[in-house]
Amino acid sequence: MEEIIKLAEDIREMRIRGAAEIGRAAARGLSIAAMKINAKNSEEFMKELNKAYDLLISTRPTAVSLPNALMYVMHRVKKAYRRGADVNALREATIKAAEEFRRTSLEAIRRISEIGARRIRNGDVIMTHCNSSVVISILKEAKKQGKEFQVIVTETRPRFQGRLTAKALAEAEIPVTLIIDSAARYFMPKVDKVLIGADAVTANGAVVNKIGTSQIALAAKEARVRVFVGAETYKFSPNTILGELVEIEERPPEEVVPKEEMENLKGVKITNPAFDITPPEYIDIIITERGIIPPQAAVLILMEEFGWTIGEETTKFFSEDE
Ligand code: RUB
Repeated sequence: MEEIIKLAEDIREMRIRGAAEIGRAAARGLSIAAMKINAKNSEEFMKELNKAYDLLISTRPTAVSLPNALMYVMHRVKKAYRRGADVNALREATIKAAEEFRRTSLEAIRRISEIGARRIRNGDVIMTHCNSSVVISILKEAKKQGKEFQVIVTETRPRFQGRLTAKALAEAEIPVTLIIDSAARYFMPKVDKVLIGADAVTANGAVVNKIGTSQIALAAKEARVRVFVGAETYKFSPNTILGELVEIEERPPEEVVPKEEMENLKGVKITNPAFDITPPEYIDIIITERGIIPPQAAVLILMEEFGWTIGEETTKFFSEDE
């Protein structure tokens, strides 16, 4: 389990980060566990695999891609178990499902890039926040298509993921300007579109993304700038259809004020929520691999993709293709 503990630590400490990457890493974790499990029988295999699942699911609470990826794999393995599969067959089923999730994820991002790039026009000024692989992929695709545009990136305190985005765009030869988070409203009148990623999309079309996203969306609405979200359907939260809330991760205060400086701030409470919620009224469209939807249609994606009907769970997303 050492490798899984290390992987879980990498996710928790954000060496692996970004919702899509977290989901793929979690699926990979189950696959690694399956390869290493030394079980006498299938019951023991399932017990050990569940341990890896518990460890991985506890790493970060907000990105819904994490539980969705884990459940995607576990559902298929459990199905094989119920059919009486032996240890080797269970091992194979886990590895196969994890690889399938990885492919599904990469294909979804490729599709979103194609669809999203069509929305970018020559001369556009696009603002983004944090570091979304989906957003970068859309922008790179637009650049590939010969479109000329520029991007404003907020630095995204306290972890400065905006720098990663700025670096990736500069490397792709896309003109990019890095600004401090609090300058977002100052620059908004110059912006044509805001383009962001998502950690979770709720049944009512609210988008959970890096802290500060909702302020940017508010400034965009004021300036009549359109807000686009790029999100694969495995970031849609099935539990929110039943009224559950997406938990907002609280990160250590040391990310805001380094430990050595805390002494100068005696008596000061520091709180560090990592994500916020942008209500659907502040979002124009969500670009998914299945097409563009208004945020209000999120519930339809959940019902179709996850096979939900009111009062009944049919888990299409989690069921094996036969
Ligand atoms: C990353 C973040 C990203 C989304 C989408 O937060 O908020 O915008 O996860 O990313 P953190 P992607 O750095 O705390 O993980 O499009 O790559 O899934």
